[in-house]
Amino acid sequence: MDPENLNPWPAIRPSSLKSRVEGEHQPSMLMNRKVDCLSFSYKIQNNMPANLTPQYLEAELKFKQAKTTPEKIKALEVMMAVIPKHKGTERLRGQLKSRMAKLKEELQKRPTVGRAEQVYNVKREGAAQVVLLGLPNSGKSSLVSRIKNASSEVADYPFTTQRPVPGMMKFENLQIQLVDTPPIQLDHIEPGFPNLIRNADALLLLLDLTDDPVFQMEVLLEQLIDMRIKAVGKGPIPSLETGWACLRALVIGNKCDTKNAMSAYREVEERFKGAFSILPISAKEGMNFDELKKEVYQLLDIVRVYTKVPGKEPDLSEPVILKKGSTIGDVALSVHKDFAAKLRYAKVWGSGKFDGQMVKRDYPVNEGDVIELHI
Ligand SMILES: Nc1nc2c(ncn2[C@@H]2O[C@H](COP(=O)(O)OP(=O)(O)O)[C@@H](O)[C@H]2O)c(=O)[nH]1
Ligand SMILES: [Mg+2]
Repeated sequence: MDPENLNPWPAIRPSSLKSRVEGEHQPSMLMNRKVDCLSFSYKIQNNMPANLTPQYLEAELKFKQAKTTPEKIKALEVMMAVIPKHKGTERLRGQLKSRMAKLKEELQKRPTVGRAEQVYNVKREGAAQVVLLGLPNSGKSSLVSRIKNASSEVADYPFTTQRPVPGMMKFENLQIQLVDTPPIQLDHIEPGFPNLIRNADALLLLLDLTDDPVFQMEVLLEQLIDMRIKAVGKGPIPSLETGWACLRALVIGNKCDTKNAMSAYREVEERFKGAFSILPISAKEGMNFDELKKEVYQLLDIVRVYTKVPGKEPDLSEPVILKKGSTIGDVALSVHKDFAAKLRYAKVWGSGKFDGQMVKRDYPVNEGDVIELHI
């Protein structure tokens, strides 16, 4: 008999999959795992083509090889993130979900804080809140833990992140809050996740350069659209229909320390550089962190100005943070509302025609200006 006829899932072995799968794993391993894998039993039950992708099959293999519960969760997260979303996979997606629920139960009791949404409330701290988004294993937890403490080592094993975890990133005289998040999954959005994102000042879209980053980027954008969130890299923020949110986003290619990462990076650039700023980093090695911090700051569209009282030097360690385009009136308001009401004029050092220039309330301030308010 033709051995091909014995293949229970011909629909999921297109030539592109074949080359990828055979490049990275022994075909025999894949053959062996057909017997009891989720997708196979699913196919038998439904007889509908699932058209599972190479990414899915790889994750499934990892799932089957996983020994510990966190490893299993991690692999299952990837499966749930990349499983094609259509009628043919509906039941399988249900199975994955319930398996995930069981594993999470095993790992730890649900947090006692209350509803899932509450777990997703992250108290804002510092000059701005930036939320990190990525598929499982892109390196979100590694980046936050490494950047908040330059000397910390990144663990070689994956963390399973089940709720947002904030960490502070220092940039010059500012502290910016980075929020590590549970992975984005194609099939499931935790309640509270959309709000967490909407409330952020900007997003970092983290891609793993060792694993088809263009595909990951597509998944991220698609999931954001599902949450009615538009990520905007370059150019003006468009006005959107009600119910939609628009957020600045920077794309980061992580793991640039690995072999072939830069060619994957160039693919991302080719595809997305028109729309987004893109930056290669290594969370593990701490590579390009200075550049990353600068880019994050630029993404925030803010300016720092410093106030002083007449006859004294300004405190340059205490910036007043304002949206770009703010005026002297806004500076006064940030000090005190009475100040804003009573303001007569200000003196500006830095951006004016000459130091100590007298300006009115509607004068637009620039990055680094020193301002003396007069009431
Ligand atoms: N080579 C390399 N590995 C990394 C880097 N960042 C993270 N990893 C590894 O990738 C895996 C997943 O990292 P993790 O931070 O848990 O990803 P998360 O799921 O996005 O939070 C771990 O095994 C990390 O050690 C990096 O820059 N380079
Ligand atoms: Mg994590």
